[in-house]
Amino acid sequence: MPPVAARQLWDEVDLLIGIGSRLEMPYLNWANKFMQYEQKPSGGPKLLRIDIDPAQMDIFQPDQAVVADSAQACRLILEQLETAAEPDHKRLDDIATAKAVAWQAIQKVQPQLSYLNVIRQVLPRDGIYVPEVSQMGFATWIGGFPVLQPRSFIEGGYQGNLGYGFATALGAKVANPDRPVVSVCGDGGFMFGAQELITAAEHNIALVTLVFNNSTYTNVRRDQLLGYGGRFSGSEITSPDFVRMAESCGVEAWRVDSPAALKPVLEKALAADRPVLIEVMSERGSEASPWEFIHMHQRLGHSAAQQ
Ligand SMILES: Cc1ncc(C[n+]2csc(CCOP(=O)(O)OP(=O)(O)O)c2C)c(N)n1
Repeated sequence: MPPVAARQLWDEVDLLIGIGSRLEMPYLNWANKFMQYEQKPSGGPKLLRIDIDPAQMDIFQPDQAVVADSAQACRLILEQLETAAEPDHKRLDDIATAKAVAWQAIQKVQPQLSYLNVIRQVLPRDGIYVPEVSQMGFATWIGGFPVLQPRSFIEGGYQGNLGYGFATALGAKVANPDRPVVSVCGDGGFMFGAQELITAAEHNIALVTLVFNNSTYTNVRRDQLLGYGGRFSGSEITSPDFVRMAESCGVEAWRVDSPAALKPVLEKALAADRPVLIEVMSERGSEASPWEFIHMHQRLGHSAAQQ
């Protein structure tokens, strides 16, 4: 379930099962106090963690630790559940409602959600989507990009390291030459590994790369705006002309400046059997902040006073 939808139901959860997860979203971003490592979480539902790494159970202690291959452990749990209980139709309805409410609410994170909606429309179900930490990446975290089948979504996760996305997406395409692969980066992050354009050209790696160019490290600039009175330092960057840069490396490139313009260009890029870069232009500071959907101390529509 996407995290914003899951947050709607969190207060009624009796047992949380964490599968190969550090559970950062519920305990770091939803709880009113920060996650304490090397202890049991205080309050909240009972916690069962499944992880192949025993050290994880000391780092964040569950009520019940299951050190196991997650596929095996999940299969056993499912077998028990199938015989133990009738499906709870009321609960299934609540889940469907929470998903619909969350999906509607996050649409205000624009223009990122409109761009994600275009990518989702154009990329086939088995296409692999590789976002990097950026405004588009954060919009993905909050559930803005429905993942339709296993092994079709790769991202930096907890590490959130800039420079990871483009190189990783190249590897994903080499490993899956028959599946479309789309890499999405901000201009700042893309520049950490931009030289790999030459690798893409040399080996004809038919990856489609979207670079969102707003000449900004946006979340750093936003922090400086909101927390430091707009005293910007190092967050407003000078980016190259990515079309000319890609072309100089032997990679075909196009430029767009709206979600509507992206659609036909992305279709054309995915049909081309060669590396393509699409530069997406946007104004500095024009992206809506996604943070209210990440640090969700309350459900949607609930103020702190109602808690
Ligand atoms: C190696 C590394 N350095 C710094 C950061 C902190 N950081 C996270 S997002 C970000 C800004 C990213 O800017 P850009 O790639 O241009 O994307 P935008 O947010 O503007 O869409 C920074 C500096 C990080 N995650 N990884």
